[in-house]
Amino acid sequence: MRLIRDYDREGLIMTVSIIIPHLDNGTNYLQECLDSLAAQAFRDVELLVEEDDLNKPLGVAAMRNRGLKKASGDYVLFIDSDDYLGIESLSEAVYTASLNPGKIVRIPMIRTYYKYSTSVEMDNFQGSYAEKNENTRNSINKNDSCLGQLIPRDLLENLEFDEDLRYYSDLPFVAALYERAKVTVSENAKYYKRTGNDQIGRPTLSQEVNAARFGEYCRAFVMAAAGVRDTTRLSVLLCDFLVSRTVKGFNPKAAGWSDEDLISFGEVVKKLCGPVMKCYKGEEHRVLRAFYKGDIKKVRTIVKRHHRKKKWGIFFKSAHQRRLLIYNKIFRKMPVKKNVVLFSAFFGRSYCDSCRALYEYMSKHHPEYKYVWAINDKTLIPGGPVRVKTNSLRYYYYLATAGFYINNVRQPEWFVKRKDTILLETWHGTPLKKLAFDLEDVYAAKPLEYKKTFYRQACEWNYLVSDNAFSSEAFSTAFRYPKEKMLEFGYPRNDILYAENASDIASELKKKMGLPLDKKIVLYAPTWRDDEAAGVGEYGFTLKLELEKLKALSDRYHFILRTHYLISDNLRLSDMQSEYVTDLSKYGDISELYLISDMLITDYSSVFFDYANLRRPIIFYVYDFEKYRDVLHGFYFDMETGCPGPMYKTTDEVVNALQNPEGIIEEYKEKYEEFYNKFCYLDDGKASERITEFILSDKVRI
Ligand code: C2G
Repeated sequence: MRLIRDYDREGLIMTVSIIIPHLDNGTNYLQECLDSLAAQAFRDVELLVEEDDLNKPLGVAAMRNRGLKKASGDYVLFIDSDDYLGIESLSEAVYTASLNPGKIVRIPMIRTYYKYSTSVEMDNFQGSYAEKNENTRNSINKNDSCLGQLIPRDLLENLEFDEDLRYYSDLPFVAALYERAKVTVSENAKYYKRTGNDQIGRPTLSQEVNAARFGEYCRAFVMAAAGVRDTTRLSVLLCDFLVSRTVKGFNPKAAGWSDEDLISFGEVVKKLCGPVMKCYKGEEHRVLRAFYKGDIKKVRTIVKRHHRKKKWGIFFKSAHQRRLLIYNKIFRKMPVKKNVVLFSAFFGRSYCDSCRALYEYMSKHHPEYKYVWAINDKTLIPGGPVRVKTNSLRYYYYLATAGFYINNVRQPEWFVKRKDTILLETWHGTPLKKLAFDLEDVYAAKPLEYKKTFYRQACEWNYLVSDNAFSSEAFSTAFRYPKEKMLEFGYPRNDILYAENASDIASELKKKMGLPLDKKIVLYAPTWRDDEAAGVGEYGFTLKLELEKLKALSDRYHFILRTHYLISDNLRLSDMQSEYVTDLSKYGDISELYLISDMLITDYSSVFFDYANLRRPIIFYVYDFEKYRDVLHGFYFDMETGCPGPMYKTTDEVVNALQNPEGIIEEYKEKYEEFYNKFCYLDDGKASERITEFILSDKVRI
């Protein structure tokens, strides 16, 4: 990309007033926006951050008007405080402006879910999506937005935002503006428009739920139309909007459109859209015609028919939809069976974790209950519970009718908890990495829906298990979950680590797994990486620990490789490596691997909180520490000062440390003790008992 310093600065003598309306919502967004501006080489800028009153906000239109009154630059640029500019985008836009005097210069808009450093440094990061077509058209862009346009200030004379419009004040403003000059595009510049990922805690203006907004949209259109000579572009914009909100995927019923809203839209369509409606065909045309005629009943009938057709289309295409229909229409209407306990761990992947520990205690001490396991593999489960696969109709049946549902991850999105079902969420680890609502950036497949869905699901949990006070604190903000409903009783999955016959169990397991009995076992259990997605809910894993270097230690150690359950990659070990490394990634319960190992190597995985119960050495192999902490996740505690073992970035350092494990023990004695007291103090081998007796007691059903 060309930089401003490469241009002839003589040709660029101009100043830009940047207007940023801001309402402090406790985020760091404004700072990021300013950081992006501070990084621009172009400096002839007048910065106007207009702070709205938190207690009595006047709105974005008023703040922009306030900025406009003060602006003295040759050009005006509106940026929202949660957005930012790409590297050298201002220089680029200014350069384009210098070549096109008198024109408005549009900076192409990239939609992003991510913060400045992520979007800009990891250019084209998945999830940032350019507004296709809209950037190059000399028309009101898709958002009808004033953002990211370098506007010659003299074009703005006698033009201001209507402060009575809360959501759509841009529309009449931009329509009138485009009457005054042509638009050109600065191809190399980038305006990053952030899509908020927290519709529950911090909805953006466009995510705010307000029944009045549709009426306002209509009003804004009428106002916009009054200010232009040719209304064609506005008409197309409105028709596109209505089509997309009725017969293109979106269900207006779900959005709560009232008859009054539909009538208002009808009136605007009649006023503006007659000539452009012929460009729409089939169902799209029919629905627009119904609007035009003010036949609201017909609009609703077309939409209903459309969505019914779509639903049946899906129904015939997908077995899940067929099961779902039976789940909703039949199973959920059957009585809840209070003596049935359904277990599921890691989406039915294996028989493990706290669900396993709870099941083993419960089935032994409460044989009067009927036990069901949702499990997809063939692991033998003691006690012979009913087994169901997660893609079977029986799974849907038990989810709808079990009196207790015990799960260690989020329940399926389509699951609807019934009043008489007790849903016990055990979760799966003391959190080091930030979770859910505490995540600034969300890398899930659906970042827009992630927090909203998470919140709905967490609201369904009757109880949430927590291993320590530290976890409870984190869960209360991460899941927006009340501490009163947490069972801060320790982790059932760690009971086995305190078993009286733990060393016998370990020897038995080692023999069963064919591991050498004369060597120390080192478990390498890293977590997954958000930026190595391999499909929905699946991740790849690049093994950075250089196995061949571990060979030097093979007369003393045998290594177990254990990747996270979300990793779908099968790591291939060479014949030579297999002599000193065993891949147990598909082994059921990691707690048993803790038990048989003498030392742990991990990174940011919660495994070290559990492993510390054993008081055995832990090494942290954190080759991507800064990226993981600062870009991908963020942590709840400071690893650099709080870890109970050394942190290394190279295999050589790991190998070196393994040569002298006693040194690690000695060096980290105090830190380990501190760590143990903070995170492991509740684990004593009896968590399953405490939780079971609580859950099965009468008080949970009051
Ligand atoms: N796990 C495993 N093997 C690994 C890593 C993890 O079996 N190599 C299991 C452990 O039981 C661990 C759990 O999966 O405690 C969660 O794994 P994390 O690596 O901590 O990552 P994540 O699934 O993102 O969960 O509060 C905890 C967080 O939710 C983290």
